[in-house]
Amino acid sequence: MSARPLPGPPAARRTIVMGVLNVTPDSFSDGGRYLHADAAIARGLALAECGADIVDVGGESTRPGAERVAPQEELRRVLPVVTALAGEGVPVSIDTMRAATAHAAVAAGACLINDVSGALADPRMARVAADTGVDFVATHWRAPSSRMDDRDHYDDVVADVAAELAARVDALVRAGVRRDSIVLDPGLGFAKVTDSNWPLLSRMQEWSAGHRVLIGASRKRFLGAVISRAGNPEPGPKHRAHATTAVTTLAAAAGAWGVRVHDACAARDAIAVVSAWQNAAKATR
Ligand code: PMM
Repeated sequence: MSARPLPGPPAARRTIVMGVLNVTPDSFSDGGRYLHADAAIARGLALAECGADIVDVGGESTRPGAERVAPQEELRRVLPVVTALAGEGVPVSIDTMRAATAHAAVAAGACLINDVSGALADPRMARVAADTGVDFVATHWRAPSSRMDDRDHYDDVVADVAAELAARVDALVRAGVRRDSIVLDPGLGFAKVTDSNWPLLSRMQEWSAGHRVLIGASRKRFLGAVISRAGNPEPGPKHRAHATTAVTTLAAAAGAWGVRVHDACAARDAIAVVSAWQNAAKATR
């Protein structure tokens, strides 16, 4: 019997939706909800059903202050979930800073490696990205979560992030990664004070250097700060849903390749609105 073909990365006719699936006890928004494989698999299928083009499976929280999880535990959490979802035909990405986890997940069917450290945390990651040949998300990152809040100073946040991401691209390409397989992500909330995130969103073209862009704003602290500043109640991550959808809309309109979100249905609908708006604008030209 021939092996079932593994699902590939989604085609990008419009901004794609990456659904967040944290198989962790302590992620800032959904920690503990999908720690058991059955619950995680059901959640992954539900995300795909309501519009996620790819489901991003992670087994280690990267919330500010988080400590690293043991490699074996990370693998134990993610592997059955990646295997089951890929087996169901759902495109899956693996959210990990560890080369061994990325390698095992791709062997189990993941079609994209999402490394929030941009291959800085594990010196073997670039080689795994090159050898597997799958798409690779390189996120702007400066230090592990337990220390990232000490590294949030920038002379000029857009120029500094652009230079640091360009250095990651160079290192990846030197290791054999195809330039066009690299997606860049500004790392919203990673070593960034609230006001550092907005210029990175509004000036995407200045740091992306022609690469595809992934935006991970979903439910993050800087959205809570904006809601509070506007004088509205902000009781926590789940109440940042509307602000998240606003970022999705603006990011899609600005040409982002993908958005990484907890609420796939809202993102799918927002992106459909952007496409309808842009198609109508093209038709009248
Ligand atoms: N943020 C988180 C985890 N993984 N991956 C990418 N590419 N970009 C991000 O901004 C990002 C990420 C943080 O938290 P969550 O998984 O709890 O949303």
